[in-house]
Parts: sequence; structure tokens; C-alpha cells
Amino acid sequence: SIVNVIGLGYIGLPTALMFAKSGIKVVGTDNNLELVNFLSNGKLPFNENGLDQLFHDALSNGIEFTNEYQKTNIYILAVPTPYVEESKKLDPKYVISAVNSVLEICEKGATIIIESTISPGTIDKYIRPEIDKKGYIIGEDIHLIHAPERIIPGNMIFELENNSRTIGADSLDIGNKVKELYASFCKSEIIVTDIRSAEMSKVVENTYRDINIAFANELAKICRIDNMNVYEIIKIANMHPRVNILQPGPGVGGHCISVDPWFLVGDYPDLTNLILTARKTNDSMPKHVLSRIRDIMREHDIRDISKVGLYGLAYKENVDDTRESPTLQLLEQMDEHLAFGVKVFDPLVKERKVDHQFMNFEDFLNEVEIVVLMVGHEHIKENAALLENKLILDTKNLSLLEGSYKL
Ligand code: SAJ
Repeated sequence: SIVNVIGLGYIGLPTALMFAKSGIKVVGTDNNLELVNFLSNGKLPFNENGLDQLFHDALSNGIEFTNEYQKTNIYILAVPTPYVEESKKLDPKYVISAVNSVLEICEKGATIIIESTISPGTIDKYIRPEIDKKGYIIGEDIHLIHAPERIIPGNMIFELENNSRTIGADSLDIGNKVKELYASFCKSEIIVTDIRSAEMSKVVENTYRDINIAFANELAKICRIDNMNVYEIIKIANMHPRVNILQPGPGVGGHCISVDPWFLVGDYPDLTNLILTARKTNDSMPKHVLSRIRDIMREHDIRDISKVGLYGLAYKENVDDTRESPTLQLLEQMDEHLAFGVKVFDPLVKERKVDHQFMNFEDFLNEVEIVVLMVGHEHIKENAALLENKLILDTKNLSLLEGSYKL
């Protein structure tokens, strides 16, 4: 039977391609007709390691793209779950409407697999009632699964095949069937659990990483005060067999790690001191970068902010995704005059997103005296020599040139 993947973004598209590559008949559905046409014409909407080849293989295996839902018995939902800043909650509207569209067309006994990240409890609170309302019996007429994705941008294709996976199901029977489906491309362990545990573990994984990065960031601030080398200290601490501290940086961006912990804070405000503090610590890093920029300007008697250039607009190395990126956070936190003066360049971000964004690296370099390395793209490692006569604030510890300033 056909697998109908709904939502062809960063997660849905590679997942659909992976199923198709392994010989399963796949139809990808997205309500963005422009995207559907783009894909049908053999073009990819974003860059990702290995995605080109995978796309090519999936096309040869007959994957199709459309804006219509298919009548079938397996649906995979990878639609956006936007985060509402004010309430610190997730907005399930796209998942709800996708589920309703599926219910209108699906075969009896169909399985709806939700891959989108959802806050713990979403399925009980918002999804089951939709299915009940239509008079379907869950477990008989419709099977529900939560199979949260775990792949990391930049290494998605490798991780689709090699990461372990979680299948949250109401019964082992249906859980094992879905496990078999994913085993068509996933070579690693696939664990079947209940839906609530699957929802929770996904958010816990990202929260763990956020807290660990916050610890590294706090250490960076402590070390700055007394001129200690935080990288050396973390390196040594990590030689201990039970210590594994992550790296400090200019902030935590992306649509996952900077968002998911808020679901726990929103739902359990009295029980999440640690999680909230970690979030605030990571959110404070762009300000710390700004104070480091000011230190350098003072030391070198540079008064004009327009001599400062931020290298990197993406949320991390080697991706073109700018969602919640530390550079955008930094620009938002600067007062208007400063934010307007500062120059920005990212070789991977081809769209103009902010004022004074340069599209050409050399033009950017010609304008600035201080280069703040916000992201460690391969591009800057290959072009480090061009930075030779600049003052460098190396927030990612790339150590490309002697004498760079650190966080
Ligand atoms: N960062 C640091 N220091 C580090 C590691 C990361 O400052 O030591 C920063 C990055 O620069 C970036 C942010 O954290 O701004 C997040 O980047 P990331 O590479 O840690 O993670 P994401 O957001 O790209 O992907 C995460 C992954 N989750 C975990 O590793 C637990 C991925 O596996 C998930 O699939 C993804 O979130 C998701 O979609 O939830």
C-alpha cells in the first residue's frame, strides 16, 4: 500500500524520500502548491548533506508529490507545530487539521503516524477528541502512533538510517507493525512504547541538550571573569569517564532545542526551575557576545559599530536555516541604532533577511574591522586566510587564526 507523507519540510521530505528509496510506494502531500511543483520538477527547496542523491533515488523509484491527501491506510504527519511565544505553548492547529483531512479520506483501519514534535499530552488533549468526534473508534477504525523524529540538520540522511527510533503506540501489535515499516530504512534499534512516553522522551532529549549547553555557557562566563580557558577546562573535565560537557557558544538557535524545553516550563511552571534557568542562560548568550564586542572595540578604540561584522546568520554550522539563530537574537537585542549599523554575512543564506546583509564575502570584509564568528561554516575554515588583518571574536572556538578573542 501507499505511504502518504503529509508535510514536506525539513523532516517530512527526507523521510518520504527514505521510504521511497527503500522501495515503498510513497506520495508526498503538502498544501503549498509552489513547493509541490518545485519538487515535481526535480528541484530541492533546501540544502542538506546527501539529500540530492536521495532525491534522485526516490524519483527513480516513482515518488510523487501533490497537494491532495491520498486514500490509503498509512499516513505520516510531519507538519509544523509552531511555538507561541507568549503562552510558551505549542500550537497544534496544523496537526489537528491534517488529522481531520486524513479522516475524511482514509481507509478503515488506517494508521496515522505523527512525527511532528508535540508537547507531552498533545495526543490525549487534542488529537484523540478529533477522532472521537468523527465517531471513529481508536484502535479499531483508526490507529494512532507518535514516532518523533530525532535527526539532526546537517547529518539528517545518515541519522535517518543510523539513529535509534521511538514508536509510541496504544498496543504492541500496532506498534510492532509500524516498527517493521520504519525498519525498511532504519538500521538501528526501534523501541515500541506508549504514546505519552514517546511524546515526553522527545522533549526530554532536547531539554537535556539545552541544559548541558547552558552549563557550558555558564562556565564560559565564569572563566571570562578570571581569565581562565573554558575550552581547556571542558576538555580536561571530559576526559573523566562520566563527564561529557558540550561547548559554549553565542546562543542556542534552531526550531527544536530553543523551543521544546518551554513546553515543560509551560505545563509544569512550579517544577522546572532548572530547565527555565538553562533556557534563560542560553538566551543570555547573544548579550554576552555583545559585551565581548564592546570589550574589543574599547581595547582598539573603535567607536563605530558599522566596523563590526557578524559572520553567520544560520542557527549553526553548514545549514541555511536561520530560525531562532543566535545572530538574529543578537540583532533583536541590540538597540535599533546598533542593529542597523552592524554588518552581516552568511555564505549559505541566499535570501536577504536583515539590514546590511552582504551577499559577497569580500565586500563584507572590506567594510569591517572586527569579524564576529557566530557560526563555524566550512566556508570560513576554507577562507580563514582572508581574515588575517581583522580583529576576530571567535565565539565557536574555531581557532582559525592566532590572537582571536574568545567568548
Ligand atoms: N550548540 C552549542 N553548543 C553545543 C552544541 C550545540 O552552542 O555544544 C548550539 C548550536 O550552535 C545551535 C543549537 O545549539 O545553535 C542547536 O543545535 P544542535 O546541533 O545541538 O541541535 P539541532 O537543533 O540542530 O537538532 C536537535 C537535535 N537534538 C539533540 O541532539 C538532542 C536533533 O537530534 C533533533 O532531531 C532536533 O533537535 C529536533 O528536530 O528536535
